[in-house]
Parts: sequence; C-alpha cells; structure tokens
Amino acid sequence: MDIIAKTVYEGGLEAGNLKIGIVCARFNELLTKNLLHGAMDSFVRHGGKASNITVAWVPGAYEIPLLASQFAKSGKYDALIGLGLVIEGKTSHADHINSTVAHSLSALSVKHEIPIIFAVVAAENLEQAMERCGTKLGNRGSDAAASAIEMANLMKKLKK
Ligand code: INI
Repeated sequence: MDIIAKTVYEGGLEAGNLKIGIVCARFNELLTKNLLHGAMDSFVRHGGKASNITVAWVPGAYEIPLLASQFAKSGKYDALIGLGLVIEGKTSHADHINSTVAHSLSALSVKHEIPIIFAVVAAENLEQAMERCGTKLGNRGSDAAASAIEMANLMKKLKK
C-alpha cells in the first residue's frame, strides 16, 4: 500500500518574477562563460526576466563566497548561484578550493536563509571539464538555474 503524506512541499520551476544573483569565476573563463550563458538561458526559458538577473565576476572560485555573502546580505535576491570550474593539477590545490567554497556557500545559505546553488564544476582534466560546461554531459550552469528556481519557489511556499 502506498503511504500518502498529509503535507508535501515542492518548489515549481516557473521563474516568474524571481530575482537571482549569479557569481561567476573568471578562472577558466573559456568554459565558465558557457556556465553563465547556460544559467541565464535556462532562467529565461523557465519564464524569468533577464532584467531580474544580476551577475558578478570574480577572479577565481575561491572568491565566490565573499560576493555571495554580499548578495545574500543585500536581501535583494530570491536565490544565488556560484559558478566556477576547478581543474585538478599536480597538487591538491584544486581540492582545497572546491571544499572550501562548498562549505562556505552552504554555511552562507543557512545563515541568510537563501538558496545558494553550488555549481563549481570539479574536473580531473580539460576533457571532463568541457563535458560538463555545455557539451556531452550538459551544462551545469543550466542545471544550477533550474535548482535555484525550484529552491526559491520552495522557500516562498514555506514562508507563506
Ligand atoms: N580558481 C578556479 O576557479 N579554478 C581553478 O582551477 C583554480 N586553480 O586551479 O588554481 C583557481 N585558482 C584561483 C583561486 O580560485 C583564487 O582566485 C586565487 O587563489 C586568489 O585568491
């Protein structure tokens, strides 16, 4: 027998009048600009307005949390997205950046009660990176915009 919950919360995928802030890392710009394009294109194709998108470029993924914090504090946005691409090198530098950014964004999201979508692509090499930035495996920026919309709508429902 199926068990049916009394109350189920879900966020829809209609962007409507949602306002989003996107922080995009310039490091590996050749591919991060595809993530940004994917995110904006997806937001608009979900019914969002381009004029409701604010973008901030930062030097690298490591700088994403600081801008995300500013955006979150401003109270102007329904959701935020952090876009970046970290490609592993010969040292563990990339791993450090990735986990630091992931932890920081999740802490900011909970602190400010705003969805912050973590879309820093981690790749072992350029081929893997390209696959996730608009080729074989899709575009993580597009996925991030859909998640931002869903979470923003879910938060709005819960606040009602
Ligand atoms: N930043 C990235 O966004 N991706 C990388 O792959 C990367 N690597 O490999 O070094 C990277 N480094 C720069 C870092 O994010 C900061 O901008 C820099 O350390 C200054 O704080």
